[in-house]
Amino acid sequence: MTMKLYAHPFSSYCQKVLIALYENHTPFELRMLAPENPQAVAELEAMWPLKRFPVLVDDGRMVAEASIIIEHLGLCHPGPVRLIPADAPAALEVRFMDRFFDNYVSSPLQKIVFDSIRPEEQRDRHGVVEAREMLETAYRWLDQTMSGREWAAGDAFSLADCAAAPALFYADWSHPIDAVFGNVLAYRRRLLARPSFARAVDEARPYRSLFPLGAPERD
Ligand SMILES: N[C@@H](CCC(=O)N[C@@H](CS)C(=O)NCC(=O)O)C(=O)O
Repeated sequence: MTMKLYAHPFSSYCQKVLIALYENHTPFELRMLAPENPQAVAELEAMWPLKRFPVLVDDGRMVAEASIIIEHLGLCHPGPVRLIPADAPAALEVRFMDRFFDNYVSSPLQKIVFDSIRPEEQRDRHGVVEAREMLETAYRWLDQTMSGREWAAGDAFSLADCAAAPALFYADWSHPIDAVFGNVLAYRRRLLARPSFARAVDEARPYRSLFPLGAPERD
């Protein structure tokens, strides 16, 4: 039975999983989450009351959370590109970097973006300042960490790069990465050149007008 991915191409966490699927050319059916497709939205809500996406359905089993979906793909649908190394200490570094990108890049990024679509009187100015500070700290730490590394956890493309690609893509749109963080900017360029992420970026292009802060004329 074909796996179903409940997702939207412009969503960063959905792109994280799409990269993993594209890396191994894993077949799946996209259940597009959009107002024009209320049936898919209702199916998602019935399966996962938290309503966060992406969600994968594999042989009737619901798998939520982007990192867990990618772990599931590695276990149940392995391909030539192994996104979590077999070596346990190497896998720990991959999982650590994956947590770094979700917690310290994607989370503050979401704070900034979601705050911008709130009504003016419900905005959280202090929270947004904190989110911007967190991004600056994350960029600084990542710049040192990426010195001499090609991919987030070393020489091999991994789960951590699936997390990093959309996180840094949209983070730079929302809180630009300063030129002093040359290693981060070079890593972001390498991610954009990776065919799996380039495909996800291209498929999301028609939705750029949805970006609440205004998408820049680049990337
Ligand atoms: N921890 C979740 C986060 C997923 C997430 O935040 N997805 C966003 C789309 S990028 C979402 O569901 N937004 C809808 C909402 O916040 O109501 C994961 O790793 O999959």
